[in-house]
Amino acid sequence: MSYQTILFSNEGGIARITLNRPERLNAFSEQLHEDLRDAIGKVRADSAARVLVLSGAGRGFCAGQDLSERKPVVNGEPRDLSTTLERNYKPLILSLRTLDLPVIGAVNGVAAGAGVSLALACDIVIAAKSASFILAFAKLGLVPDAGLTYFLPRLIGAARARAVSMLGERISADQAAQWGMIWRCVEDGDLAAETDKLAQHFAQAPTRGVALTKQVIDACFDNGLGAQISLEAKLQAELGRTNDYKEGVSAFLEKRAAKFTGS
Ligand code: T3D
Repeated sequence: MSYQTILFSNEGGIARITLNRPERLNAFSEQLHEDLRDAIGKVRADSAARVLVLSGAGRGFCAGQDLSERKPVVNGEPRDLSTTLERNYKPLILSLRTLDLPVIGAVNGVAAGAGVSLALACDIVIAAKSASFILAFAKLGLVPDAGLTYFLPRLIGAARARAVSMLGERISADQAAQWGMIWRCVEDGDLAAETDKLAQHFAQAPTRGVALTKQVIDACFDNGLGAQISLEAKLQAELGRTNDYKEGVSAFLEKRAAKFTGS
């Protein structure tokens, strides 16, 4: 299946989506949203997929909303910016957070505006040293959106989140890693290999266990301690019935490497 604005492949348990509008630093157009919706839907429906890798073609990761589709006045009326946030961005971000697979964000270049939201909606973010993150909303007189005000204070704390949101200054990949905003920053030349290593790892991991780990960590921000321990117990009950758990225990006792099937 080929798309106008993304590259998509799905083989050997590894699904890959590469935003492919390099001339606009992979900014979000209506078509890009449509293509992403379709491809992520396909990954969700494929029981053989065990990890999703998101990246960008060319020198950018994603420059946020395509501003050439944003004339501020439409038919004499100010544009209602809530429309696309509800119709496009909210389902996109939620589809990544609720996908029962690990999502790796390989940030190859600049991420700006909702491009930062897209990166932070991934489970594990690895960025090239030359990549950067810009909360460009400040320069347009907007609030950070597409989930950024949810992710950012949780990742880097309210003080830093306030400053970077209000100033819109460029955050280097190194700084983002030091702040805990992303998992790792690697040399530019190592990004593809490091991303592949991670993807290969997850393609052979106990996929259900990884999916429920994603769920339980997300839930901790809304739960009290008791509720969180009960949720862990509930999810553990489910995982105790998986083939991968049986295999993990057998492999340990037999002193051999486990062969997980994702079942
Ligand atoms: O509207 C709604 O639905 C609400 C939702 C809003 C969500 C948002 O994301 S709002 C924020 C939108 N994004 C931005 O404001 C970022 C705009 N871009 C930039 O500030 C800069 O391009 C960067 C800092 C990201 C990179 O700068 P630089 O110097 O490396 O590259 P450049 O020369 O500015 O960009 C290269 C080309 O990409 C250029 O086109 P050209 O001149 O070569 O034909 C530039 O216009 C284009 N481009 C970059 N970002 C966008 C874009 N075109 C359209 N929309 C963009 N967002």
